[in-house]
Amino acid sequence: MKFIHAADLHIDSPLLGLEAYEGAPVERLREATREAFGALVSLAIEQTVDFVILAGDLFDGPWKDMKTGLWTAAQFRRLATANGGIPVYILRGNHDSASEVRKAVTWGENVHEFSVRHPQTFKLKDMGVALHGQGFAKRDVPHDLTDNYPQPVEGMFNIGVLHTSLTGSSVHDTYAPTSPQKLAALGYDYWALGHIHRRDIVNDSSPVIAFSGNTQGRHINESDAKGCWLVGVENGRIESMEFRATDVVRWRRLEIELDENSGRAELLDMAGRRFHECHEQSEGRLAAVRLTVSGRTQLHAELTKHETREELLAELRNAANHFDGEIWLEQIHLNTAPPIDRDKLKAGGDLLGELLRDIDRLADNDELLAETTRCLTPLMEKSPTELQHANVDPQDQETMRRWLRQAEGLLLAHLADVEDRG
Ligand SMILES: [Mn+2]
Repeated sequence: MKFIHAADLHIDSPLLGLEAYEGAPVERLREATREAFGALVSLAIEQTVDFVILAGDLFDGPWKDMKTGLWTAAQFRRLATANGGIPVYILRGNHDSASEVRKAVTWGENVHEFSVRHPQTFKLKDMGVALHGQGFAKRDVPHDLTDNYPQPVEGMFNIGVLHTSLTGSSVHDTYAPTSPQKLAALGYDYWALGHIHRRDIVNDSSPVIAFSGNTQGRHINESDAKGCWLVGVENGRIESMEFRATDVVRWRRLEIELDENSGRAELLDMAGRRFHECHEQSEGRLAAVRLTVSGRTQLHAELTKHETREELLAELRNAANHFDGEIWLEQIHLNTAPPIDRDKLKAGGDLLGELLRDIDRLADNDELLAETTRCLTPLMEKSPTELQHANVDPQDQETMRRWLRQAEGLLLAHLADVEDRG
């Protein structure tokens, strides 16, 4: 037996502020939550699953018009006509609670919705499966819905379906708070949870407690692959649990760290390579990319000038456009800093200048260095074998000089950052 556990489809979730972006693929992004559900249905049919569970927030909120319902009904119908009919078990979450989504179309007979008034059990007798669940009546459910969930049905594979934040106290948490301990105590075999958009296996056996995450990321904070769990059960035991991607747009954060000598050509070259990698990993999906460029670099001076900055931003966009509209640069963050001018800092009358002068004095004077090495005597006495094994001899002046320079690099990076911000 195989089933799909998905949640948080947020169909027709509005994409706020996208119109403000020049060249944003608004249409593709707007359709993404629907297309991801379409991909989920296709997966269910291809995999000939026995049933599909949608653990809440199928819809993002009140339907703008009836098209949302009609489109969804058509997807349910694809399941109804495939492989002799694939049943779907849906549960209302906070976004599509009974009080939020009031408009309705009649779903087909393969669609079963859990009651929002009390826990309800659906039994699939020929498969030996019992599904227990209760949906959200209102947007806020401050109490633990599982208080009233029934005992497991003996001799059946029991699945609990719940939309929940899982942790939290009822004082602050209005998303049917409960705990993994509480769920485990009910003695079911699998908990199909919804609400948290990041997929997670909270407990990996007896029972498995899992969030599937959402089926489609909607902004940069919902990055990387999104989809559902494909669960295989044999003889009442979970034999496999695979993540399957359903997203059609993939949000990605790409970071480029420039070094002191990197210039414009190096940046564009690195960006091109990162875009290429990202394109390969997206496997035909649109990649919505936030690029962050950082590092202490000579390029920083150019980037502070409006004109050259604008030109470079355009070049980066141009590099992304090489991929036939499959990469869209959502935002570019230029977080570079000027390279450190050591001589200038050393000449300074501040703490940093004093520190650098001290380090140079120490490094240039064998006697002073030997004196400093004596500070390490306790370390040498405590860990002689370890130091020997690591092939480290603090008595060796070259080793000390190397450590001194490393320490300088670390201190300089931190202190110069503080200065830049100040
Ligand atoms: Mn939710």
